[in-house]
Amino acid sequence: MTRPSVEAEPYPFGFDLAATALLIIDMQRDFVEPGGFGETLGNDVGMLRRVIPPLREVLAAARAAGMPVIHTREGHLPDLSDCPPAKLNRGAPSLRIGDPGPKGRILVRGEYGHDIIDELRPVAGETVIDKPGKGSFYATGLQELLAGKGITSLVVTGVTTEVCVHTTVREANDRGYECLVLSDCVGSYFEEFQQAGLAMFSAQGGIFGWVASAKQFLEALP
Ligand code: TIU
Repeated sequence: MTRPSVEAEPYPFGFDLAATALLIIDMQRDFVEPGGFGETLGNDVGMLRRVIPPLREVLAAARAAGMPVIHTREGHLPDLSDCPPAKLNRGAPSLRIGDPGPKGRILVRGEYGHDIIDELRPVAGETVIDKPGKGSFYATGLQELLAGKGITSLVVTGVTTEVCVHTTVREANDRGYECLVLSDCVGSYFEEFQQAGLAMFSAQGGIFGWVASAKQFLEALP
């Protein structure tokens, strides 16, 4: 059994390589590229694009190490039957979920903007989980998939730190998974949320898990 240890906050993160998956949350054009849903919410997508280079390195290393890779996408069925009215009607964006946008219908499965950016495109054998909510476990088969693969630890990356990443890590904790969040591979549209969101994971002795940089994780891989 290969058991690497990553220098992390609040203390080193040891993990069984055969029981650990890389989770890449919602690196979709709608969130990360100009003209997508994230930008219509008034956000600067440049804040999220910073994660692409380190995340590409981590993805390449995980593939080389034989780690399972799981990508998620937030989005809805074309008839929006899986989108609660509370989500559909929330806020005052210039475009709403399901509306036609520059990259296809906003956050609708099968549309160009809903898909994962080219830089992090899944390859054959990797899992893509479509999720209707912020958390990766809600209304998806993720827990069963992880159980089937014997996965007990997750290396968590993607966007946005305080929204889908936090919700997923909290869901994972309550289900007994150990989570290492890579600080420069998760991104927020808001610098203060990025800093606070990262601090919240590892506070109180690792209340939700561990935090390390991509470099610290890469250095630990065999
Ligand atoms: N993936 C994810 O975080 N979905 C969001 O809507 N995030 C925002 O920060 N808006």
